[in-house]
Amino acid sequence: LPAAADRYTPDWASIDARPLPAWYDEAKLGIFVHWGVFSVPGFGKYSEWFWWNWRGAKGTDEMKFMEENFQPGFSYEDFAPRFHAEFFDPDAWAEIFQASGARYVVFTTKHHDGFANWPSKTSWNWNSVDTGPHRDVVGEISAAIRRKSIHLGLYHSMFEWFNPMYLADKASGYQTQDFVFTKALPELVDLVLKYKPDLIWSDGDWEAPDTYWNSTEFLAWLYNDSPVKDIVVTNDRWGKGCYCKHGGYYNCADRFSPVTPPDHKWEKCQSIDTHSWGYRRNMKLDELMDLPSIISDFVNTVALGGNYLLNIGPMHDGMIAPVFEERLRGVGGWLDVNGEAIYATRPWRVSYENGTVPVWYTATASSVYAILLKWPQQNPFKLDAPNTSNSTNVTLLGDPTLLKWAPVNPKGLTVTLPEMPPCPGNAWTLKLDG
Ligand code: FUL
Repeated sequence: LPAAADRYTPDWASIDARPLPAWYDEAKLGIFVHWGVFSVPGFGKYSEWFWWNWRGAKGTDEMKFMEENFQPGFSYEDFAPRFHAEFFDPDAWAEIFQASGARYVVFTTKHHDGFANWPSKTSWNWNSVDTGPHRDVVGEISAAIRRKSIHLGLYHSMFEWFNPMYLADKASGYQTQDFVFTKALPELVDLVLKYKPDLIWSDGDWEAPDTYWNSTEFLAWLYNDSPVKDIVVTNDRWGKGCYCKHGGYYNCADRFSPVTPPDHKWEKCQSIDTHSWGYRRNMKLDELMDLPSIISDFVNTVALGGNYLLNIGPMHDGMIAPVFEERLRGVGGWLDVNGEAIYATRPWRVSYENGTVPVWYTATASSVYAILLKWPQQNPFKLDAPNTSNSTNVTLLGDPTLLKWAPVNPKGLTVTLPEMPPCPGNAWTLKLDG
């Protein structure tokens, strides 16, 4: 890693040379939370895009839904007072996040509808203290997850679909920057000073170039002079053309799924509800990822050097649907046994082999981990990739018994597995030492 510079200058060469704070790569799992006024209708393709799909597009299900269920004249703003959050218990959320084994949480402070989940002075009457819950949602979540020693990530959408100031800048071909200087940047600075996040997940940038957003100026301030300069991690959504190119780590497209390890730290964000990031009241069970597919996707991501940001959308009343809770606790249960093969690991020489069952590899300085996505039917079980020596020890995580193994020429080994897996679950880890 390059050494940290004394001062960063507001250009990508300098900003991109900043070493990534180590905690982020070690964390591997984050929970993404999409919550806001859009959780009230809780409907449509991408429920967090409800307002746009209702007003900004034509012939959509969202338009039909409003025509059939609401009085004419009912506006998106009218949903805000119904964002009661009467069951919102940030400590209960934090307990679930902790039980998932996640080391960071990324929360939507403001999505593209512009509704601020904190008392933003630049979002008068369109924030969670003036209306809706009448609570500083970001503040309460921040405090609760910190009490569990989980890192705090704040999602922030730069653009707002229908903000007149943004639309005026857009109409000028982004020659004027009134929205940036009076809204987007002051908001980001306010969030940093108030909540001192460990991570900023920028979004809603793609319509305009980074020079419009003044992204490098903001990042230079963040890294040089803000109260979080040593620890904060940022993603790559800082303007058109930045994806997979600039910023702390790469998200690239949503659900980014490379097939070989990229040479830069990256993150895959993925929603349990494969149809939406925000809560949909009309979601069906078969549209949700089940636990085995979550674990397989997570392991695949980590083996290729990525972090996994697993999304849930809480309901407007503050409840996390039991089905999402069950998935998160399931991931945590798996990590209780297999976390050693995940946290603070790095990609290995070989990422994947598909013999009788699919296997992903990870490694630390002293061990190689082979994560089996199915319990093999054939015993002994063969792995092709590892080099072994006489002193190699092979165990299954969750069971200290040394397993019998034999070398295969020129590489690889066959391992005699126990009759039964060491624990119930969806994937099992062979640990090779020495
Ligand atoms: C996208 C947004 O438009 C989606 O609504 C969602 O927040 C996803 C994670 O990022 O850019």
